[in-house]
Amino acid sequence: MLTGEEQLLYKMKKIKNYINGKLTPPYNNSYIKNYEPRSGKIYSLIPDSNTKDVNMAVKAAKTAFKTWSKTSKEFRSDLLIAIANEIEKNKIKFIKAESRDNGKPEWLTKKVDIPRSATNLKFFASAILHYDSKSHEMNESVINYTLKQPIGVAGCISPWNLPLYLFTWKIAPALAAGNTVVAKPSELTPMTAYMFSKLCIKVGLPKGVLNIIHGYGNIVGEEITKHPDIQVVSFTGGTETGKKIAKNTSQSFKKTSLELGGKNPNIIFEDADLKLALNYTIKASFLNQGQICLCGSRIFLQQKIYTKFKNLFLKKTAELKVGDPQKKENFLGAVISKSHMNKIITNINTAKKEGGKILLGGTKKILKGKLKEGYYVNPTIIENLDYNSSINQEEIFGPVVTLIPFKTEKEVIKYANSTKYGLSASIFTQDIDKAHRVARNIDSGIVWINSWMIRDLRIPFGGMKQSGLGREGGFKSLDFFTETKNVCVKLNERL
Ligand code: TXE
Repeated sequence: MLTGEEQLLYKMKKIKNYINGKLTPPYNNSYIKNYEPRSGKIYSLIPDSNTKDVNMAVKAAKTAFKTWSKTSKEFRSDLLIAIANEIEKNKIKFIKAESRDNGKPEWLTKKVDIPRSATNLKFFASAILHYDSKSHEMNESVINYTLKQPIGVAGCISPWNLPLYLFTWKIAPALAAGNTVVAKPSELTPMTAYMFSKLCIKVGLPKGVLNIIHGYGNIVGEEITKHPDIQVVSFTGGTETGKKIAKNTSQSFKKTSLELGGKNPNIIFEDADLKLALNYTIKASFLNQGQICLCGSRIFLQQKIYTKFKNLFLKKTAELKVGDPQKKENFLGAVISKSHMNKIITNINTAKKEGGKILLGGTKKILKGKLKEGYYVNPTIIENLDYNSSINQEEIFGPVVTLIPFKTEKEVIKYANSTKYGLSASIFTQDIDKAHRVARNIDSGIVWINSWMIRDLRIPFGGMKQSGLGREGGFKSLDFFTETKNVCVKLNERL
């Protein structure tokens, strides 16, 4: 006899893997429960795939590589554009699905996640057509030229905070460059990648070119990073997971790109345009429930404007609504999972123990009715913590920011650089010399002056220190997903 819950699960929508061009149930027929963060209820089932599924996917990708790597750039480009067009045609379904799976507001998936996913595909479909290589002439009789060749089977592992956005950010350059792919979306947000696999079938992507395996990171993810027939791995996720991946991929010297966590400084000088700084700071602190690796979670305020900015920031944050992601008026929806919500609250409690003063928020938000089990956290502002307290050193990845006063430029650079991370930074000042000076001295891969998260897809993207390894974006992504080969030609000098 099946229990009530088992019967319910039996009837539930089952997501499938995408292997060798077909939607395929997991080999062992085992599934993971997929929770809807908005309500805390299970709403679908995810394949709990294992080594056998990964092996089948890699085998298909290896076979497909033989022909896909020989196709013309134009052919690959056209297919990526065809998939992007299908996303756009089905955008309403994708917008709703991404919000439901992740808990983020629908207005955000409409504005950012889904349009960017289509843009990623179009961008790399175009980039590959413009990708060139150099030649080096030594003298009249010797010339070197560089080939940029596809590598083989690429492993692409993406996280849950920007699910389809980061999934496409990896697979698009990998495929455009002529590799085949075994991809693993996060087990917390599998839905839009599953929908994506259906679009690939619809547009006629040749079988085996892209394979999507759903399941746990420590099973499917590990297998991808260890598999002898996967030559290149691109990963975005937490720094601790990144360490494990680097260890695995180093065993067979797989080319590896890691985009990891951040604890980014948001520096506001006394001469800043405070209105502008305030608007960006609200977004940098709380957009996507603070679950973006680029969020500015440490807000450094120059002493003279500390109280003024604090009051403006508190007032504006208090006006932000937290609630049902399907309702337009809510700036914040649900965080990704119950355990992540509890982790955020534990961090806030640690902040209190360390002497932090909670100026706003600091608690879960319990909604009424059907959403009462959802994972909601109130935007939280904390002050009175030293720059090197654990809360100011570790990534929280939630709607939690700290305010830290500083006196001088030198002092704030020291504070900003004090963490093990180095992903991004924002600087607000109207003094152009100071802005450039500070930008040069901050240890981070990306610096925004008087702004936050303006993204040009051509720029190098990635972090210093423990925020990552390598850079992706534009031609850098194509460089990563290709092998560079130099061919040296000695010409016969006789006329
Ligand atoms: O991410 P994981 P988690 C940070 C954030 C968060 C913390 C942990 O601070 O609180 O990481 O989040 C797969 N081998 N970021 O645990 O585990 C996993 O299945 C191979 C920052 O949810 O890094 C998923 O597909 N793969 C961040 C992907 O890795 C493994 C985004 C990311 O999950 C694996 C997300 C393994 N051993 C979290 N273990 C950013 N930089 O944007 C897990 N995975």
